[in-house]
Amino acid sequence: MESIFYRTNPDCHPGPLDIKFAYNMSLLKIISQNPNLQPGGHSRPKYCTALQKIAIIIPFRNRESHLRTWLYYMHPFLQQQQADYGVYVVEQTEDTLFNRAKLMNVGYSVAIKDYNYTCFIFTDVDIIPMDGRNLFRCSDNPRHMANSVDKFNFKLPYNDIFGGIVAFTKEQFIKVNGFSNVFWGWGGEDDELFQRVVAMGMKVERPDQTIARSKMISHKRDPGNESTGKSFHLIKKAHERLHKDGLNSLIYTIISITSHKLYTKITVDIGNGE
Ligand code: UDH
Repeated sequence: MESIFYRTNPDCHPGPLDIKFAYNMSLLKIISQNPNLQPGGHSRPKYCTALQKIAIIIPFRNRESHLRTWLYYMHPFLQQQQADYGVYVVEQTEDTLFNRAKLMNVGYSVAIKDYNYTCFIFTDVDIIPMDGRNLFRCSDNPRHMANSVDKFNFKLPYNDIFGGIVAFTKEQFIKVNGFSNVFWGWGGEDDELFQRVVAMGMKVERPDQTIARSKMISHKRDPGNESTGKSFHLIKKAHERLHKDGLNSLIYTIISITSHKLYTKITVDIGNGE
């Protein structure tokens, strides 16, 4: 079976991976390359019991080719890491401003009812790790795993950055009351999440920057994800909203939950912020 690991390392040891984006791969090809997946994009190691049960949550709208790329690289990546995991693609329906953070909260709320997950990894659809040693796992503190991205020259653009890929245990995510629901359009929700982590007495852990090297698919700002310019003011009041805006105030309507071979698709109406 061809996989990113066989292609780059015949002994299948984890290490640097050869990530080359190609947007024309078919879902059928990806399915045929992952014969051990269970419906809904679930997998668990065959010969051992994983210590963590991991839900991967992806916010989504109109990024089909990016999703195919993510699935192509990430299923082999996660299986090679012996992960017990399921993939949840949370699609915002309506033609209103995108709300990445609220979709993450919905993904958590649906996944937690699906399986006894202990770890939640919230990832953008367009970031692919470049090293098999970058373990997709939770830790004693929330983790920021996109701390070495090619777009930012493999450096942190600023210290409090907490976007791209983050990992929380169930307890950690409940402790911060999830993401804020009030960030419509681009930006700010990840910075506010950082504030929540610190306010609740935790710190952000990051993997070694060499191992965490990741590639981001370059793209233009999506229509419907414009910046409203309100983020800065919202973040200034992050502490005031922490306990009343988040998982405990989440309102949404599920349109459908569909079990695909490579992922579970949650289509949701999250309103329009009014
Ligand atoms: N997304 C969609 N459809 C959209 C908009 C966003 O699926 O129309 C999802 C997708 O998973 C994407 C994620 O939301 O990867 C984030 O949106 P983005 O790709 O526009 O964000 P951006 O590339 O993020 O700008 C770069 C890192 C931000 C640095 C931290 C700033 N605080």
